[in-house]
Amino acid sequence: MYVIGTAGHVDHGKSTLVQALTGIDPDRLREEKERGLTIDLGFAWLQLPSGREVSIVDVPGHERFIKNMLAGAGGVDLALLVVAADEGPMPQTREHLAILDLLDTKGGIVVLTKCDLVEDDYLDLVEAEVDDALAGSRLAGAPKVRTSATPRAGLDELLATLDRELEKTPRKRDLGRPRLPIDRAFTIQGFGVVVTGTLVDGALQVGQEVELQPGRLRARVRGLQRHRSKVDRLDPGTRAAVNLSGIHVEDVRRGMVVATPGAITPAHAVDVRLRATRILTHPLAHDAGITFLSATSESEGKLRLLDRDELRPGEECWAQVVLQDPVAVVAADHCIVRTPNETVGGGLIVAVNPRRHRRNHPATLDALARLLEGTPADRLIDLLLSGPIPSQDVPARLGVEPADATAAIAEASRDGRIHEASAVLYPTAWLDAMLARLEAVLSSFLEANALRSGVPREHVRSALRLDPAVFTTLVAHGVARGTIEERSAYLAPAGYRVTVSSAQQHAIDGFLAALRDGRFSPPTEGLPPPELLTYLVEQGLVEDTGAGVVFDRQIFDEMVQRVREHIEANGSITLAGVRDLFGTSRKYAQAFLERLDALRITRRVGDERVLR
Ligand SMILES: Nc1nc2c(ncn2[C@@H]2O[C@H](COP(=O)(O)OP(=O)(O)OP(=O)(O)O)[C@@H](O)[C@H]2O)c(=O)[nH]1
Ligand SMILES: [Mg+2]
Repeated sequence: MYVIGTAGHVDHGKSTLVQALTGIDPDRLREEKERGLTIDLGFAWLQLPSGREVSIVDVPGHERFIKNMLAGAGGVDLALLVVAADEGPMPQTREHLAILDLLDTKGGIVVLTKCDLVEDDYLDLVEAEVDDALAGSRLAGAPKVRTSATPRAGLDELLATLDRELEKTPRKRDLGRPRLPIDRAFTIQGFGVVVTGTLVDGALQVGQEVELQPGRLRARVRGLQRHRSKVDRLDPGTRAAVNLSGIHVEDVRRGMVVATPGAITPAHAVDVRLRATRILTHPLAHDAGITFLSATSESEGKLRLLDRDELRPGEECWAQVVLQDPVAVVAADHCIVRTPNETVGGGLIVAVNPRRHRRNHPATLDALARLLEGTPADRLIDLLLSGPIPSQDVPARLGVEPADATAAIAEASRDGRIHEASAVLYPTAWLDAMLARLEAVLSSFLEANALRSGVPREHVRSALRLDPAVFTTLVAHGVARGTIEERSAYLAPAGYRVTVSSAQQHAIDGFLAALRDGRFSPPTEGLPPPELLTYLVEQGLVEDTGAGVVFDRQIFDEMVQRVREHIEANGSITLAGVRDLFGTSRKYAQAFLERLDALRITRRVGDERVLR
């Protein structure tokens, strides 16, 4: 599906041409009909001779409504640059042409209208004038079709030319990230809120939850229409009307973007490869106040020129636009920069919400150049400089199709610069830096807790403030690097061993001997201090029931074995049964059995214990 847009000076016959081609009057406002002047965008559609269906966006030519023109020009694949034969190229012919260039509109056809008003040899002169205007623009060499709407002439040729040119137009990309920049929002009795716009970058489906940005409004897609017919799903590149539930029309305005929740972060600043128009009247100075427009959104802003003090007609530069109001744009979107009187330039957004850059700073300019010209793999590395991202976000973040994203990931993984785990991409340098911090957490914990042979994983994870999946990947990275070890629920520096003083060793030996002497009724007085006891547990020398009773490890294992055998032979065992089996007191039997329950060896059923 393609979107065709009109362009050209006021009164040159754009709307009349759309009506002649489609039978649909694109001027829908009463004021437009009364004044014979297009004020806001109009929409129509058409089936071409090839059977191809296309949407048409009709824009106003009047200088005063240039912002409405810009809102419509955003999603256009192919432009019909309309020039009235009796007037030839006029100021907005040139301004619209410059805009199409700045927006990188993929194709175009020059349509000479009102040819009925002039003689044929005059038409040749007009065409020569048009050629001059087109020189150096993307539309230079574009096909020209001579038409008139009244009487109808040249329209069939125009349709055939449209088919031919669309054949050459690149198909719409699908990044799996639908975006619908809203150009109109209204209510329909009985349906609620409807928004319209050109859907790009992904499909929309009825029932889907969406988010409107800026503003983070949640809504659900209640219905979809394409060219007035109901559909369940819309593919990118389509003019769409979306019926939304869960939202009030007064909260919705042109410039908001319908997207999947979380997909878009509104921009407060953008880095831009900015090109000045060739028809720019005054050079553009650093720090100039400007209006920034992209798709249907608009904000006032300040233009910081990063590599020069002023930008002259036709020049290109790096710039950072600091926006007054947030706009929902993403990298690789096009934008236009205006002053109150003219379209001064525009270009490609290369980064959204970047840092405030130093001016004339070579490293910054290099990084910006890589964003623009680097291979997808290079740009992926740059993207990952700020930390891990989910693999599935790569197509949208790089603005490339999923297959190209996969290739970029493979290329960057091959030389070890990135690392993919559980569908998340990690820059290896980031993992190494994080691993150094993890090692520091281990060292400081083990310094403060001299008898601990490791650090609880959870302690390390919360010290690093990492989410569990990232933490697991980091630990695996450290183990693979050979700098840390996993010891069940503990982490330790590789090869770490506790050092015990001779006095501590003496106390340990005495305590263990007393436990062995006490067998099934070990002493409960004079237990070692908690850190020493934890050490003995970690070393596997004792079993601490947690109820003030500590058993020697081997004795505890023997008791477990005998209880198992008893239950296997008799079906169950009671507290008294345990007491008698080991010739001990009720206190020990209870502490032991509760430990068995906690270890999930036994389970309590009434007064009996059975095996789990
Ligand atoms: N004779 C003649 N008149 C035409 C032709 N096409 C348009 N017109 C007339 O030119 C005038 C302007 O036409 P529109 O279609 O409104 O022009 P527009 O480019 O849409 O104007 P804006 O949207 O305001 O920029 C109208 O009075 C039309 O009837 C044509 O082929 N021949
Ligand atoms: Mg019009």
